[in-house]
Amino acid sequence: VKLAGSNLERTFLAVKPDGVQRGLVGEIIRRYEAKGFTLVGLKLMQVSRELAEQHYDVHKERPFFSGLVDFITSGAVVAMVWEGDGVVASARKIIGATNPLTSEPGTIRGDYGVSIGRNLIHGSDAPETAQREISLWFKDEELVNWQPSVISWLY
Ligand code: FUP
Repeated sequence: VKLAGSNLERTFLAVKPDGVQRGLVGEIIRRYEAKGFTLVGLKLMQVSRELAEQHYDVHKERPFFSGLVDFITSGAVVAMVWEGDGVVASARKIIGATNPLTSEPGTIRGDYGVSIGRNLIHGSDAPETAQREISLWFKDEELVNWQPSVISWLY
């Protein structure tokens, strides 16, 4: 039996400006809460160009880079850190594939999106990326260390 806490990870998720504008913040948070992950960081932000460029640094040579930076800085973003067993990969599964047209129904992008450039939410793609993104977007004191008191036996 694999007990809760045996592969405790944190991941960075961000509801992009299209998700905020469409009123999907609550729905997105609901999915991760209902799944059983723990919210340990949350803030509504106007993203600076500098932060956007650092966040998407791996894509800086790609043709869509400047459009991506324009978009992520165009409106309010909800930045979050979620904690839980295997949360990095699981959160990506809940998000769905990059292109919402091919994301499976039941995923966030599959249920609510149609455009790759307006795909509602970002999620870290690996534990190392998650660590980099969490420290880029959050100060240590903005993260809250807490656990549901029943975590050792509630599934
Ligand atoms: P994902 O990890 O699923 O968010 O996707 P990527 O890291 O590959 O891409 C980051 C963002 O770049 C996507 F959310 C949308 C944007 N993008 C495009 O606009 N066009 C592309 O062809 C690929 C990505």
